Amino acid sequence: DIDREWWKEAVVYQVYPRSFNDSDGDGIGDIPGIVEKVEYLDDLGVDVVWLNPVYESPMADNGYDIADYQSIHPEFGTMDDWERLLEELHDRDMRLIMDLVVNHTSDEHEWFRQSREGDAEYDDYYHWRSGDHEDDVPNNWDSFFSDSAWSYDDERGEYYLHLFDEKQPDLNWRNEDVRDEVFEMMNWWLEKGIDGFRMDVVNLISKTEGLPDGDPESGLTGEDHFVDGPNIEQYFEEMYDRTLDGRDVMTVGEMINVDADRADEYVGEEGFSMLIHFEHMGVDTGDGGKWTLADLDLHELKRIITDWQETLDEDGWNCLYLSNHDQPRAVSRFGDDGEYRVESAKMLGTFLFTLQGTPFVFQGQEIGMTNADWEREEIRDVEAENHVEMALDDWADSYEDVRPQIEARSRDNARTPMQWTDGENAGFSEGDPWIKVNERHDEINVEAARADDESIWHYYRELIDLRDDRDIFVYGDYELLLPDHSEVFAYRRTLGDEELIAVCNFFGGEPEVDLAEIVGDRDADLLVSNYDPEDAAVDEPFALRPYETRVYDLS
Ligand code: TEU
Repeated sequence: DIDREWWKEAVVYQVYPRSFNDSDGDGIGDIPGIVEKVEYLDDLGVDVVWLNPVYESPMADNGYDIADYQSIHPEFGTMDDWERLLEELHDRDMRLIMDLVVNHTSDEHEWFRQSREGDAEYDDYYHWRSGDHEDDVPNNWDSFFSDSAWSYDDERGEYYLHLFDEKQPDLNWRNEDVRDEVFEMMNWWLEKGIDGFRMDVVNLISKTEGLPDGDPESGLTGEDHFVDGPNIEQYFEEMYDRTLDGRDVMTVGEMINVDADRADEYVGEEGFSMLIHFEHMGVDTGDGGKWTLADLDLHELKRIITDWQETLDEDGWNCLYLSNHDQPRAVSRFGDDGEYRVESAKMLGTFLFTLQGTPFVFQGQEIGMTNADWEREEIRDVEAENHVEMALDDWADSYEDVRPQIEARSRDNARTPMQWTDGENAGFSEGDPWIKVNERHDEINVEAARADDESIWHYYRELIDLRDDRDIFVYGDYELLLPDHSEVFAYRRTLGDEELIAVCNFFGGEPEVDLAEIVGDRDADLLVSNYDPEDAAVDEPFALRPYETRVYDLS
């Protein structure tokens, strides 16, 4: 009685096109460059490609500021190139999901241009409010990327709302015409044959009527009025009825501040396939959010993962990720990118692939790419740049005070070019890359990884194969084991008579683990490990090596 879906069994690979492969030497990755690497993706064994935005855009936020939803930005190629990509993927039984960014557009979108001019038809497409002068903002809402969520537009003589950068004005979803336009555009893409959408910050689209002040004590002021806003369910239902109903597609909602209980309402039949949430991205931050650095709290990670695994077990489904284009590199953040880079990257991979849900691999994760060093002038990301500017205004004497935050947390860490070879520009481009190449490409690159049987790359391949072969990896129930262990994350998966036990040492010590009672007198075969199994017996307590992981098969 397994409730099968292709997107539950799939492994998703996220391509950040700007940094993946540059075919024409302009220093910017492009769609023909992705086409050249489709074979590579097939070799790795992934099933779905999630493509970050490739639409016409002034690139204030690398394409999350869309100027035309039904076009391809010339830097990335043409619509013909895009169609070729879809065809090449489909020919190999891979699928393609596109990024849908409909909380906001670019301020260079035709709708905003018309709206700013006060054109009657577009007057109400965005959130405009009057105000006399620059300091008199309409309410106290914060932006994710800057101070106030309001900017003054000289042309219209009014303020407009932007929850992200000032070049990303928020669409007014109360306006039915806006919804019509969005649904029409979605259908246009679906009819081209795509296999689904990843929906950017989709639980922000509904705002409280009248846009009242938010609670100044909350994490981001105003969130009580724009996260899961009053009409959100209605909008999602409409979206489903008018675009997704009857189509066999995968929908991944990226949602801010969503917890597992809330997610359970959004996911399932007539809902989203799964959600990208942020709870586990907070296990190494302090109260001040992403820029406050703290050690990994393993108990908190266990609590969050277990909550999501258990809550979505029946009717829901989990999206599993440890990195993406908005997060620093997982191995630098949750593992050890020095001495134990290979071991810890494999441990994190094992963790990702042995939970219940659909694993998402971000480009470069399969070779253990790491964070980089950042001089101020090397920063490319608007979020990081705004953070540095605000820090210099507020509390920092110089960039050196902010540097540790940028190096640990900047999104640019994820956006350095994919490392294909140890050659010039890591084989990414024959021109000058738009963002610096990580110095470590001489050691960390695809060519070297594929030539080494013991590499992270080959280990990922094996994990993908195992998951393809055995339902238990995909559908098995999850149960937390050794809940109080402070260094080891252990759990059990069960499906019918089959049982797996996974142990993951999240740190560089040699903690003792005792599975004797859990295993009893059953046979425990070591199925996966990132170390040579000197002695895999579990009848006695044993010590794990740094970042060691083991998956036992008790079936
Ligand atoms: O991200 C949403 C989001 O909340 C992030 O901005 C997050 O707060 C931040 O990246 C953490 O560092 C989505 C996209 O994934 C992101 O790339 C866009 O910048 C953002 O929406 C706006 O469209």
